[in-house]
Amino acid sequence: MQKFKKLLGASTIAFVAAGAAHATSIDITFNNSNGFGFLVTPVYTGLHAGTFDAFDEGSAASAGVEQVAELPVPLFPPNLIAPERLAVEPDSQGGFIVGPGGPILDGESGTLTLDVAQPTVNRYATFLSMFVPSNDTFFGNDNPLAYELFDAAGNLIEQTIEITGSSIWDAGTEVNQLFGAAAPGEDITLGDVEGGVITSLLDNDGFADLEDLFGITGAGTITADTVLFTIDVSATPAPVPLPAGLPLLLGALGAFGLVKRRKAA
Ligand SMILES: [Ca+2]
Ligand SMILES: [Ca+2]
Ligand SMILES: [Ca+2]
Repeated sequence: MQKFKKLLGASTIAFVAAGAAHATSIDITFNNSNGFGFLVTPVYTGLHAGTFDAFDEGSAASAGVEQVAELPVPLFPPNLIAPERLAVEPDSQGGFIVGPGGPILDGESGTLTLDVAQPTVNRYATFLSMFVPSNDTFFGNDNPLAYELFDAAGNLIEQTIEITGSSIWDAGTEVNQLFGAAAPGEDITLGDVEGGVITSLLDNDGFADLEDLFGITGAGTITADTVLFTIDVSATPAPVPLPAGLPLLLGALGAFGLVKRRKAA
């Protein structure tokens, strides 16, 4: 029994220490569960102080947002969106949530682990990714304050974010058609310039158009409330092996105690 007590004490201390050391390491997990067959390119994720506003409905897309909306964006520069973020907020952070094979297919998930250097400053998240198949459809948050991941004291706000039909946009940069679309048999790098502004895909039956153009059955039924994706924000789990072994050890001790009590009864 003495041996068990020693083990338990050591594990508990290690668990507490590991928890403190990982206070600002967070896991951002994107779950593609739309059920229609839409996939997304690796999800650009910016953590910022709230002044990096990636886009505005009714305005022309920036070069960075156009790139996100039309192409699988390079994970590292020369992608255009990261420099746009850094130009506004030099101390902000970013990364990409990548699926098992790069893009995140319907039914797949991907996780980005970020060590957040300044959680009292970079409290908000912006997500951007191409919505496929399409020419220039993307999902993202127009409001830079939409997703608060840390409170003012820098405490992580663990949460599950729901991405609905109201977060899907037409970038207004490429004409919606088969030619040049991100679709089987088409060259994604081609396309015709649209020269428009960013509009909600809920306007002008945009989802129904995707259904017609690309044969995405049922897409026309998507509304502002239809949940297409979820994003889980949580503290990065403490490393194996000690914390993972702790529940097993506690379970073993509990079983041991149970046996003992039965003997005494
Ligand atoms: Ca905006
Ligand atoms: Ca378009
Ligand atoms: Ca194209």
